[in-house]
Amino acid sequence: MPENFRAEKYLLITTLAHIKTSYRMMDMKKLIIVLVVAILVGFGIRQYLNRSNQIAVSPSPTETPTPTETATPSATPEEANSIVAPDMQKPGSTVTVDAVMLAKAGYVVVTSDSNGKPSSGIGHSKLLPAGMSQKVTVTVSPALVKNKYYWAVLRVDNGDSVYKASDDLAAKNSKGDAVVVRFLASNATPSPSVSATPGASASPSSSATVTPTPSTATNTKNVSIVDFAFAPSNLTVKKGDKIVFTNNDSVTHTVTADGGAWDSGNLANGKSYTLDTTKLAVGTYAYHCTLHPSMKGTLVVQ
Ligand SMILES: [Cu+2]
Repeated sequence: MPENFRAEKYLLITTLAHIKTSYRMMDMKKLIIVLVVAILVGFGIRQYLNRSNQIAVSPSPTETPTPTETATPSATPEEANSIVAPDMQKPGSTVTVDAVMLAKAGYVVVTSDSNGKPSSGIGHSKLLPAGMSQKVTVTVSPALVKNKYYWAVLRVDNGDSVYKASDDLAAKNSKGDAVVVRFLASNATPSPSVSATPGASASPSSSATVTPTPSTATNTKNVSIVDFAFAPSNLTVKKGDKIVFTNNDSVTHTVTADGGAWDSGNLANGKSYTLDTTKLAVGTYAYHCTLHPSMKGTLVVQ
């Protein structure tokens, strides 16, 4: 009986000691976990703050940065990665990107749009050298469909000079975001072009060379109403320019100045409203759709 008791006592003591050490180990583990979580949360907040200034685009899963990449402050000239595409491109099988700046050789990839984010690729440029490239063309298949949104995305060549989506990952800017730009396929005239006949909207000649307009000339600009939005939603024109708003949505919209400077009235699908800025004072005009108050735009008359 006493021997039994002694054995039990011994067992109890060793068990307690064991619990104590394992408790300490648990403590260490907990501490490490808490530290890791704290670092991750801190990093997440920083990323979020950085991102909120940018287009809200989360990089696709293949582009998830590894911790080592993100930990090192960007010593590489990632700032050099940038892309400029016009707001609008004509429907068809060619996309022209105005300018591309690359830190390393890479590609412009055009993708379709899925819920406001880049989706599957439909074409890519030839290999572009590091540095600036202008008027980069991308042949796409299937062709751009009118009034649909698309994305131009920068990707970096992995060294084999052959484009492959799985190898050539997204180029990042200095904030670690994928370098992307969204555009609309539209027959509307892109801003830097000339339209001599006011009111005419359909198929302007698609010559690559655009004759510069004398600053005194009267231009016609086009705004497409599509997907419950004005495209472009921000437009700057010269006083005297005409703006043709065309409703490409199936539902009725209006184009109404917040301050009452103009009101298109109801525009059914396919209907246009021409605003002559001759009658407007120079300034900034906010406008909206009276039927859908979340649809907003800004017009600057200079
Ligand atoms: Cu509306």
